[in-house]
Order: sequence, then structure tokens, then C-alpha cells
Amino acid sequence: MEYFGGENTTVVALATPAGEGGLAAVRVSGPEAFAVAAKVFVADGFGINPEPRRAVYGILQWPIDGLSAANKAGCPIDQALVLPFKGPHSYTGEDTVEFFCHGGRVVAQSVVSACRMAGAEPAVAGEFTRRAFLNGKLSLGQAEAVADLIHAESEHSARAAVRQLLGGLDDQLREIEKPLLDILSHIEGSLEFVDEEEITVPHDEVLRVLGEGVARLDRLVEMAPAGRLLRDGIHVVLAGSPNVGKSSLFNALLEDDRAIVDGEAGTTRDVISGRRHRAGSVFVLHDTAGLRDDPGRVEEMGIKRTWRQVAEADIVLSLNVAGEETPTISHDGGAPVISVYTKSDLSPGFVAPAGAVLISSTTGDGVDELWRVVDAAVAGFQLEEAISLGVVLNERHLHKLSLCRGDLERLRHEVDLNAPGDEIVGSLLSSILSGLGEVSGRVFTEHLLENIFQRFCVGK
Ligand SMILES: Nc1nc2c(ncn2[C@@H]2O[C@H](COP(=O)(O)OP(=O)(O)OP(=O)(O)O)[C@@H](O)[C@H]2O)c(=O)[nH]1
Ligand SMILES: [Mg+2]
Repeated sequence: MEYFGGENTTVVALATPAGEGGLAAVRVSGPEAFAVAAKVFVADGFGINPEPRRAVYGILQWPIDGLSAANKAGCPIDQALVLPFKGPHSYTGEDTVEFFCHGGRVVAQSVVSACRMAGAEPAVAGEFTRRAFLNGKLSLGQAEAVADLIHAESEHSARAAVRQLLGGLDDQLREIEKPLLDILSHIEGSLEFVDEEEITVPHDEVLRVLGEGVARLDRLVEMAPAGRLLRDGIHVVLAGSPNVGKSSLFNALLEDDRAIVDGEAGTTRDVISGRRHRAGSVFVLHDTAGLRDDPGRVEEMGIKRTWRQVAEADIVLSLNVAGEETPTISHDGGAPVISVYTKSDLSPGFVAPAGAVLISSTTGDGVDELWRVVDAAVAGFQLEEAISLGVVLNERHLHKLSLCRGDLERLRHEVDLNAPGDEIVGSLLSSILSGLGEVSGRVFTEHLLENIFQRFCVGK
């Protein structure tokens, strides 16, 4: 599929969710936006050259010329406001018109249809933001932040996305790029006049800047897990032997009677997941099949799934019954494991080992304390730092930044050991800078944009 018809097309889409609502916004963008508006919107003094950024009240109607069916031509659709923007001073950087009409299943769709009859094409997912990026209105990080903001499910992820939209990630990248660019421009300035063995910037200075670049990239890369947690939620897996009370605790943590609880060992056969919004974050809790050595066939399949969940967890709750000897969970997934002793009401004298949490799902004792321990584990994920800097990294960022970090480190090594001339340092530096440019969007391919903008909804 062609992503969009080309920069010369004028596109239209409903910018607000379809369905009933007080208001709906329809956006038209492209060289013919004002001409389209003039055909579907009637108000005193409103014409083909509207005053930018001034809202006008009038009547939306089916266009009189064009493809409009004769019996509809000129018929009113709604009373509405129109707000024109003259490019480049608009979201997309193009001439843009926004209509604010009544919300509802028919009206907003009719406005879109009328605009299409007047010459606009339907916009595809993310097309307005993609145009904004191509017209230099947004960096790639900002465009990605728009999608994150729209999809944000928690207060934390929305806060981080809006900071990224305001330039958080771009600022971090600029701080890394700026000193490298300074060196490169010195070198390139000198390359025109001297031979390639020349060394323009002292090696000590180059080493210092490269070392600083590596350290800054390290700090950025360390924030990648926070990006995933902000976007996907914090995955907490409850695991342990059969009957230790996993499903009971799962229900208590969710404050919902989701999973079946029973005295028979092996009740839970499959992974059951539930989302809980808490303390500004989304926690995705997973109840699992009890782990034991001699399971039946179905139970064994469940146990395989348990291990898979444990391997992908952000936090593992390893459950044991207070006062009973049961095997503990050991795994190499790297996620912090919180040891939880259950059914405290049955063993009043039991004292949990240091660092473990003693709970009773029956009485609710210890559940708040368990959340506090979970929160302390979450504090280790640098969410606050990612939020305050406005850096929500995704797989693509992480991959590119790690490659750049590796290249920078290798260049530093090379300069340190072999003291190469300007030409070599310059060419390696410029390839590292173009790698960084792929994160910021200075350097991009059609394929990359397609991947990024397919996450968007139509109308954004
Ligand atoms: N007294 C008491 N009983 C509990 C508590 N938590 C769970 N139980 C009981 O322990 C039994 C097993 O609880 P579940 O929550 O189903 O245990 P599970 O770990 O999910 O078990 P499987 O799904 O079979 O692996 C049930 O009879 C529960 O009522 C508790 O805090 N106190
Ligand atoms: Mg269970």
C-alpha cells in the first residue's frame, strides 16, 4: 500500500473518536484545504482565503459541484465552527482547516464525505503527523511521543510522553551530538587544506569527548527498560507450588474476583492476566499454574507457560506457604524476585525471613506491605528519571543507540591505541552521527517511517 498519495494531495479525516459525543473535529490538510473548506462551509465573509487562526461560525453543507448527488447538493449537514491555519504555521506545516461540528455517528462522517466530494482524499493512519515530520514541524522523537501520548494508559506514561513531545529526547540526543559535531566540523574544515595524516584536534580532547559521549549513551540506554514499562505496564508474575495461594493473592492484588480459587492443587492451568492502575502506573499481574514435578499432561503445558511468564516478568512474586517447606523459584530472567509467605492467618507465630513479605489473602494482612515492596522494586527501574527527562525509548531507539555506543567506544579505542589521522577520525565520526540521526530523525528511510506511523490512528 502506498503510504499516502504524495505531498501534493489534500487529505481529510475525523480527528476525534467515531461515535456519539458533544463535539467532533474533522481535519483537512494540504494545498487544496482552503478550497475544500470553501465548498463545504458557508458563512458571511468566509471564502477561499480565510483569515488564519480565526474561528468562524457557519453552516457545513454538501458541496454543490463535484460528485455530490443532486438531491443532497447544498443541503446543510450541521452548524459548525471552522478554524483555518495557513502553512507553515499549522500542525502539518501545510494549509489546514479544522471543523468542529456536533459529534455523532452521522454528522462527523458526513463532514468527511462532503470534504471528499469537494476534492480531499481520505488520510491514512498517522498521515497528519507524518506530514508534520516531513515538513520539519516535529522530530521523529516528537512524532513518536504523539503516538505514545495517545496510547498512554497511565499517568506516568502520559507525563513522560508529553515531556518527550516537548523535546526531551531531542535535548538528550543534541547533548550527545553537539560535541561530536564540533570535532567533526574542525576536522572537516582542515581536511580541505592539509594532507590526510594531519591531526587538527588534539587526541586528548578527542578522547575526552568520545568518553563523554559513551557515558551519555550509556545513561540513555539504561533508560530503555523504563520506556518499555511506561508503554506496556509493569508485568508482575505470581509463581510458586500448587495451592500456595497464588490465585487468592492475584485476586487480592487486583481487588477483583478474577481467578478461580480452590483447595485442590492444580486449579489454575493457564496464565490469567489482569491490569491494575496504581500509583500512576499500570501493573499487569499474571496468575500462573502451580509448579510441581509430577504434573498431568494439561498441567504440564500450564507449567511451561508459567516459566515463560517468569522469564518475561519485570517482577516475580515467589510464593510459599508460611511455615511449610516448598521449593523456591530460581530463574535467570534478571527480574527482581520478591519472596512472599502466604496464609499468615494459619501460622500466627511465623516470622518471615528478612526481605520477604508475610501476607494473608483471607484477612488482607500484609497486602499493603507487599505493594510497598513492589513499589520499591519499581523505583529501581528509573521510571522517574525517564519521565522527568522525557525519554521513552523503544526497541528501535535501543538498537540504534547501542550500535552507536559500540561504534563510539571502538573509535575511542582506536584513537587511544593508534592515533589515527583526521581523515579516519572524521569518517568514523560522521558515520556515528548519521546513526544518531536515525534516532532523532535527521536521517530516515521510507521503511522506517512506515513502521513508525503504522502505530498511529487515522486522524492523527
Ligand atoms: N487460610 C487461608 N487460606 C488461603 C489463603 N490463601 C489461599 N488460601 C486457600 O488455599 C487454597 C489454594 O488457594 P489458591 O489461591 O487457589 O492457590 P493457587 O496457588 O492458585 O493454587 P493452584 O492454582 O492450584 O496452583 C484455597 O483453598 C484457598 O482458599 C490465606 O491467606 N489464608
Ligand atoms: Mg491458582
